[in-house]
Amino acid sequence: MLPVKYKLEKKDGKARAGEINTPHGNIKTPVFMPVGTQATVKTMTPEELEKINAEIILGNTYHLYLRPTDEIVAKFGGLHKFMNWNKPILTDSGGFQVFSLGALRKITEEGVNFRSHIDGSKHFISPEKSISIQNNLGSDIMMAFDECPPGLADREYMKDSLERTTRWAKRCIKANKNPDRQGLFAIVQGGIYEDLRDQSLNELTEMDDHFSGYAIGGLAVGEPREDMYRILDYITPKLPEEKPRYLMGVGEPLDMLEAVANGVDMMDCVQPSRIGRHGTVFTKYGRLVIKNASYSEDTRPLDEDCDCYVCKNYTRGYIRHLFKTGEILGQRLATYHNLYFLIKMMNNAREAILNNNFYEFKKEFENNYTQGKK
Ligand code: PRF
Ligand code: ZN
Repeated sequence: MLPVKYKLEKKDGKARAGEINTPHGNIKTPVFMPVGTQATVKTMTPEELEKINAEIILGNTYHLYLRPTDEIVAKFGGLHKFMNWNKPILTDSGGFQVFSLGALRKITEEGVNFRSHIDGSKHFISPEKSISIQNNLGSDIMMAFDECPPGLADREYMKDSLERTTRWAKRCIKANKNPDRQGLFAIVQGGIYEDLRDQSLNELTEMDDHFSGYAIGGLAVGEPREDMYRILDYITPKLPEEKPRYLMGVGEPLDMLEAVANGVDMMDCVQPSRIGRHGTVFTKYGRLVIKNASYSEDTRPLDEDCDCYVCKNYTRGYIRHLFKTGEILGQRLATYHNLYFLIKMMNNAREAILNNNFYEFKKEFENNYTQGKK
């Protein structure tokens, strides 16, 4: 029996509302997953994450392997105990992070040789090593070790790469020491080529018995937005209906709703917390750069429509002041609001699917968001 299960509750067009069951609890979908790269969602305590209704967070194999090391995390009883988060955790396999190192890495059939971004020391991660690290971390959902080529890599490279990703996925299945406690997700690659996406999906679904879910990788990596939307529309409905579907690394509100419209259930992105720490926040009417002088005497909340702790208690003028003076609280408040905004948006999307009016909800959200009224 697979340790992670999915129950489809309702469809509205291609959009899906459902529930994922994991060893650390259930997740209502569609869901946004805050990223906690280094065993912390930057600036947020687990208690605050619960307050904003985060149901699952991400951890990163690459970063935790380097520091504090997965062996040390294992000594604390795994990542949940180490960071005091008792709800579900998904860990990315390290592939994507290692590939982002560019010149610092070399790919072979066996795995990837790379140098640490911290001290330049040499390391090697293979599918077996990635799974061993994720077994030590004890995440509920592990990602297969894949290769994510740049969005505009040529077709020939994409084909070689996705075939390697299939062979690596097979090795990941074999390497999993906790198949009954940690679910494994496959990652569909193939870039912007529809036939290559089909090939990747077909190869991976041959091992379907071993996968708890499927991710769409290799999007939002430099390809034009039309290509990303075309591939989402093309491949998402073909993923197995009875398993969760995860679009990796997409956290722009309009892209997220487009993904949900095509049947995606899970998404993550560092962007909302990253831009928050730099003073950019989401509002109903689009992004707002809080450092702008025009907000110095603005007594309104960040987003007049938001009912989060930050918007109920603080003004734009105050938060702008915190950013201008470099006060840490500014970063905390902006992160809190941005994560709340996306989690709430996904909950609203879910409600709309259950009520059969997702497409009207999406249209209205887009109209407001692109209007730019601040
Ligand atoms: N593979 C993995 N992690 C990822 C991606 C991928 O393709 C992406 C691409 N958007 C983000 N994170 N393993
Ligand atoms: Zn808010």
